[in-house]
Formats: sequence, structure tokens, C-alpha cells
Amino acid sequence: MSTIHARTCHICEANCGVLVEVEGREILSIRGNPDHVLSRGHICPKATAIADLQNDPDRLHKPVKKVDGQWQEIGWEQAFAEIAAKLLALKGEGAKPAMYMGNPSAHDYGISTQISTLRHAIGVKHLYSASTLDQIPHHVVQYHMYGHVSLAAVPDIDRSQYLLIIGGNPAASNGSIWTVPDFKKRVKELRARDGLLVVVDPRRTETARLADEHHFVKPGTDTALLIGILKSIFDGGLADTSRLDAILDDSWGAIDPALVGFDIEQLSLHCGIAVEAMQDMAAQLAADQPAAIYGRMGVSVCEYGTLNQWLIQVINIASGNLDREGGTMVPEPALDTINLVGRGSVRTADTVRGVMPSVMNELPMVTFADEMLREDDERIRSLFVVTGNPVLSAPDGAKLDRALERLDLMVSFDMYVTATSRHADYILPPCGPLEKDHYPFFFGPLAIRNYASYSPAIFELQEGEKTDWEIIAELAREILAQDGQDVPNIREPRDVLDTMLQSSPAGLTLAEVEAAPNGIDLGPMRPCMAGRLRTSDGKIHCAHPDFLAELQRFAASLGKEQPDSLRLIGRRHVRQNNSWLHNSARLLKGPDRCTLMIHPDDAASRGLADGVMASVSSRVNNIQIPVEITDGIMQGVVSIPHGFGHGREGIGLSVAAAKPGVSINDLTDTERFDPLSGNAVLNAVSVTVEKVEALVAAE
Ligand SMILES: Nc1nc2c(c(=O)[nH]1)N[C@H]1C(S)=C(S)[C@@H](COP(=O)(O)OP(=O)(O)OC[C@H]3O[C@@H](n4cnc5c(=O)[nH]c(N)nc54)[C@H](O)[C@@H]3O)O[C@H]1N2
Ligand SMILES: Nc1nc2c(c(=O)[nH]1)N[C@H]1C(S)=C(S)[C@@H](COP(=O)(O)OP(=O)(O)OC[C@H]3O[C@@H](n4cnc5c(=O)[nH]c(N)nc54)[C@H](O)[C@@H]3O)O[C@H]1N2
Ligand code: SF4
Ligand SMILES: [Mo]
Repeated sequence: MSTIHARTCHICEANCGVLVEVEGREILSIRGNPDHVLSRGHICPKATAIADLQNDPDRLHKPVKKVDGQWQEIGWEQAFAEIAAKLLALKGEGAKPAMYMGNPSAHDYGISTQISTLRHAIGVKHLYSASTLDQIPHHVVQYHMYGHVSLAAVPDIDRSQYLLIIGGNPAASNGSIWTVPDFKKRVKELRARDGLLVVVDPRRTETARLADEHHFVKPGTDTALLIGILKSIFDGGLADTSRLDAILDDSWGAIDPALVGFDIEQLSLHCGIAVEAMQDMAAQLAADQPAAIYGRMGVSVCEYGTLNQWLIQVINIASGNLDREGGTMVPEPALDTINLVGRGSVRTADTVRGVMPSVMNELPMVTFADEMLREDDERIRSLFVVTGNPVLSAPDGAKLDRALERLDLMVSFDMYVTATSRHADYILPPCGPLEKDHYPFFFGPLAIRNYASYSPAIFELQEGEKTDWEIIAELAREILAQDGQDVPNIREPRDVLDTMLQSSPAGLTLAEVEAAPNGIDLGPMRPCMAGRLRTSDGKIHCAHPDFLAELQRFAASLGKEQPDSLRLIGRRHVRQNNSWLHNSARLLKGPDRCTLMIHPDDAASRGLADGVMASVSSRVNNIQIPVEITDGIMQGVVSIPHGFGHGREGIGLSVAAAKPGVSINDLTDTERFDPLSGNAVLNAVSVTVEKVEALVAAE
């Protein structure tokens, strides 16, 4: 007999409620849960692909060890014992271990409860994560302004009348640093109440197509637009901070004067958006209506990522929309990490590339490969990769491929042999997705409603399999034991979760949350900023000197000529998730998605036709990719999705191999980063594009 289990999907930040119908260990269907308190029945195609992931024949079920270039299955005890012994021997030689944490670790609360013990046991000296490929600028801004790296204000879309999205594509990504399942329907509802959605993006994205207005912007130049909007608010006398005056510190007064030297015409020329459009955005944001500006990857992962995110906060304050219903608001989740986890840190660290920002003790990924390639005693010789695929996700993947080959010990926590884990000495695979429980630990604090939703595992663990958290906890214990250190008892994730829930203001127990399979709705967000700030004086620190200095650095760059090369941007598709889930036949269906999108005029001037191979070159490398001509991309801009490149030798993904694509990150560059956060620059990459035949003829 079949049973139906309510659960939340763990793939992306939306955390949609799903209903999984199973009979024995067979998955009969995965559907949206219409009663889920947050997602209201919405799912995307990736949810059903969880079944493919669960049943994927390419998924590893036992630890594997590389012996003479071949993978050999071994037992868990042998794997843990050998890894611990090798690590300790290397440490005995003075080698400093490194760890990289990939994106899926943020979607597995069990990992979060055990990873610090493993880091301590390993003695991780160099800590890296996907955060410095993604959202570190947000953390820097939140830390300086609000006093906590994770204290984020998200658009209250359900009560907003004007939403300006810059460099985000939630219709495909389902939201980021903003847990907003069912985005498209929420936009429909916004428009039904005469609200407006305006999108700024170099591509006419899925989100842009839903919008009332879409403006093309030259990649990497949004800072000019943001300054233009802010200046228009100040100069037009539209600023209204009355709602927040009691919690704005004195540095608020420094912002308007810092903009005096900017000329709106020059800003407009720089970014390609008309002065009137900027002024209209300012007027709409500052009008007597709840409104919000939100910016994501397109404005985070660029040279001025931190400055952009700061300007976005400042615009929301100046236009009277921060901490306002329908503006941007700070969630009060059932599990309140803001109260339970420390404020985080923004410091600097010595790296192979000199002094670099170090946020939450992490080092920038732009330095990762070079730390393995350096020749002195500081070289990284052992590396633990937890749920990550940096060869495809970090800049200059080819360099990283070379760097990983130099390691004396590499361990991957992954269920597949990927572009990255193929370099490992050991791969430690977790159980299937339906054999683990789930709680959206990091996403309650980013959700558009205050809520709680816990999903128990649906299937029992199979003989010989372990969850990620067990693998992490057991490896940590083995290392500590071999090292003669105290071995702590394992505290199960469920216990940690229960304690954290009970210690949060909502005071729920895990049993109460578990008893509500559709989740518990704690209501819409409320104005609560004053009580949530974690700065020393309880005020918003409006204008950190670093941000004001960065404004001046941007000002100095304004007059300079911009290169006339094409600018490369990335893209996401609703049927993909970063570099994985590419092994699901049902997600891979349809035309090849790894194409070079190019404007018809740019294609014509290079003699490119639809479907022909183009050669794309950046400072670091060259790749060949089929052309897709579309007027949905701005002239002067080309786009390649990230996450492809499964044709590299030794990858064990038989389905993905049919459409392996090429990696955009073979073109991105470790030399380029946002100096305030250390975040990689993955958009607005200067490239040249040529027809492949032309290239051959010229040689
Ligand atoms: N050019 C360009 N590059 C980008 C981006 C971009 O927009 N453009 N986006 C960046 C962003 S935002 C991110 S977050 C990063 C992502 O970068 P990464 O986190 O490094 O890469 P993922 O592709 O998410 O790879 C996740 C890996 O974890 C494995 N995995 C999945 N689930 C589990 C699990 O439950 N347990 C274990 N043990 N393993 C699991 C998968 O098999 C896969 O190998 O990429 C970044 N790179
Ligand atoms: N389907 C799917 N969903 C995902 C993921 C996925 O891979 N696939 N990944 C998940 C992850 S890890 C993350 S971090 C989120 C990311 O979530 P989003 O940020 O919403 O997703 P992106 O598609 O990276 O959107 C960035 C947008 O910025 C635009 N852009 C590029 N350069 C510029 C620029 O210079 N200026 C402006 N204004 N726009 C620019 C791009 O065209 C793109 O539309 O998505 C998550 N959800
Ligand atoms: S949007 Fe899709 S992948 Fe993301 S949580 Fe919802 S169903 Fe899962
Ligand atoms: Mo991400």
C-alpha cells in the first residue's frame, strides 16, 4: 500500500512543500503540497528529480579510494582510519589543512550541527566556501550596518506595491537570500493589486518577462544606476527616514554629501539606463506606497558587489521602505539564528595574494588554487571538500584542476565522481535525499513569512549507508582519537534542532513542528528592526568608512574608457541547479542549454549563425560552444550558463555525459574580485568571440 509523506524540498532556498507518495522504497510521485504554509502548492521541475537522485545508478553507496588511478570500494572504518592517519602524518610534516564547503551544505542542517567538530579535529587552517563565489558582499554589509552577518532584510512581496529587482532572476532561481516560493504567482498577485514589477538585467530573463518594465543594463555598471537612484531621492527632496530616525546613527548625514560630485548624466551614460528611468525608479520607491529594491547575483558577484549591496540598503532606508510592511523587512523565524549564533566577523587575512578580506573566518575563493600552487611551506597539501564542485563553480577551473592534482590528501564528501571529486583520494558518499531529515536552518531567517517546517526522513537508511552528518561526526572522532585528543560525544542534529527551536522567541518544540506536516505559520513579517539590530549601540551604522571610500574609488573609475570587448554573464535555468542534478534524464530533456547567447547584431558582425560553434576567449582561457542568437540579450553582452563542463575525463555521470557542455568558469579569472569582500567576479567578464572556422583559418 502506498503512503504520502509531506516534506520540504531541500534543493534550493525556496524550500517548497512537497508530497512524496511511496510504496515500499519505490517513489510513485512527487507533487506540490497545496497546504504548505509557505509554498502553497508551488514546486518546480527539480522537485520531481529528487526521485532520479534517490535512484541514480551513478550514485556512490560506499566510500571509494583511488588506487592506481582506479576507484576501489572500501569500508567506512578503513576509510576513516586511513584518512585520519594520512592527515595526521601530513600535519606532522607541518602541512596546513584546508576545507571547502559547497552550496548543498547550507541545505543540510545536520551538516551544520557537526561541521565545527570536524573542522576542529582536522585543524582547518584555510577555510573556503561557495559564499565567496556568491553572497559574501551581503554579509559584509549586514555585519557593518546591522551588526550581524546574517541579519538580512527581504522584500515583503505579498504587501508591496513596487518591486525593483536588479541582477536577480527569481522566476528561474526561485529566489536567493530571499526565501520566496511561488514567486511567479506572488508577482501576479502584486500586479492584480496594481503593483509594479521592474527588472534591471542585461538579459530579458524569465523574471523580466513577468515584469511591467525591463531595462537592459551594461554588466558590471549597476553601481552607477544605484547612485543615480539614491541621488535622485536626495536631490528631489524625496528622502523620508522618519520611520527609522531613532535607529539611524549619525553617519546617515554623511551619505548625501558623498554623492554631490556625481553627475546623473554621466552615471546614465556609464550604465546605459536613461536619466528619466532612474528618476522614475527613485520616485516610485519614494512614493507613498510600500516598495522595495532587491539585488542579487548580478550585482553581488562583480567588482563593486559590496558597494552595490550597501547602496541597495541605503536606498531602502532613504525611500522609507526598510522595516516597513510591503518594503524590506527582517524575518523573525521559528529558529532564530540571529539570537543563537554569534555576529560573525569581517577581518583580513594573509594569503598567497597578500592581505585579503576574511569574512566569517573564510578565505576568498579567488586565492584557493594559488594556495595549492604556491611553492613555500604554506602550501595547502590536504583538502576536504564538503558538498562542493569548485572545479566547475570557482573561477579558472582549469587552474584549479591543476592545483588539485598537487594535493597529498584530498577527501570529497559527495555522492558522485564529479569534475572535482575525481581528483580526490577518497570519496565519502552520503545516503539518498529521502533517507535524511530536513530543516531549513538558514532559510527561515530569509523567508517572506515567519514559519517552521520540519521533514523527517521518508526511507530508512540502507545497510552500510550513512547520512552526511554521521560521516562528518565519525571522521572527526577517528581523527581526534588517533591524535590522542578528547573525543566528544555526538549530539544528534535533532537534539540540537529541538534546543535551538525552544531557545528562540517563538519557543516551539521539535515535536510541535514535526506534528505539523504542512508547516507552522507564524504570520507575516513585522516591523522589528529596532529589536533585531546587533550593533554595539543598537543603531543602524549607515555609512561605514569603507563604503564611503569605495564610493570614491567608483567615482574615480567613472571617467575611464570602458573596454569595447563583449561582456560575459552567467545564467540559471529552472531545470538545473548549479553543477549538479545534471544526471537526471528528466531534467536534461529538451534542447542543449549550454549555449552562448548573443545579440543578432553581435552575431552578424562575427559571421555567427544559430547553432554554429563559437570560440570564446578571456584573459585566462578559451572554450568552444554552440551559438544561440537572441534579441533577449543586450548588444555587447554574451551569456553562458554556469555548472556545465561534465566532459572532463574521469567524471562518473553517465546521463550528464550526453550533454556535458563547457564550463563558463574556464573563462572567469581569479585575478578579479570585490576588494571589500573578496568575492569573486563571475559576471561582466571581458571576452572575445569568434567563429571557430575563422579561428582555424587565421592560424
Ligand atoms: N560563473 C559562475 N559561477 C558560479 C555561479 C554563477 O552564477 N556563475 N554561481 C555560484 C554560486 S551562487 C554557488 S552557490 C556556487 C556553487 O558551488 P558549489 O557548491 O561548489 O557547487 P555545486 O554545483 O552546488 O556542487 C555541489 C556538489 O555537492 C554534491 N551534493 C549535492 N547534494 C549533496 C548532499 O546532500 N551531500 C553531499 N555530500 N554532496 C552533495 C553534488 O554532487 C555536487 O558535486 O557556484 C558558484 N559559481
Ligand atoms: N534553477 C536554479 N535555481 C537556483 C540555482 C540554480 O543553479 N538553478 N542556484 C541557486 C543558487 S546557489 C543561487 S545563489 C541563486 C541565485 O539566484 P539569482 O541571483 O536570482 O539567479 P541568477 O540567475 O544568478 O540571477 C542573476 C541575474 O543577474 C543578471 N546579471 C548578470 N550580470 C549582471 C549585471 O552586471 N547587472 C545586472 N543588473 N544583472 C546582471 C543575470 O542575467 C541574471 O539574470 O539561485 C539558486 N536557485
Ligand atoms: S523551487 Fe524547486 S528546487 Fe527549489 S525548493 Fe521549490 S521545488 Fe525544490
Ligand atoms: Mo549560490
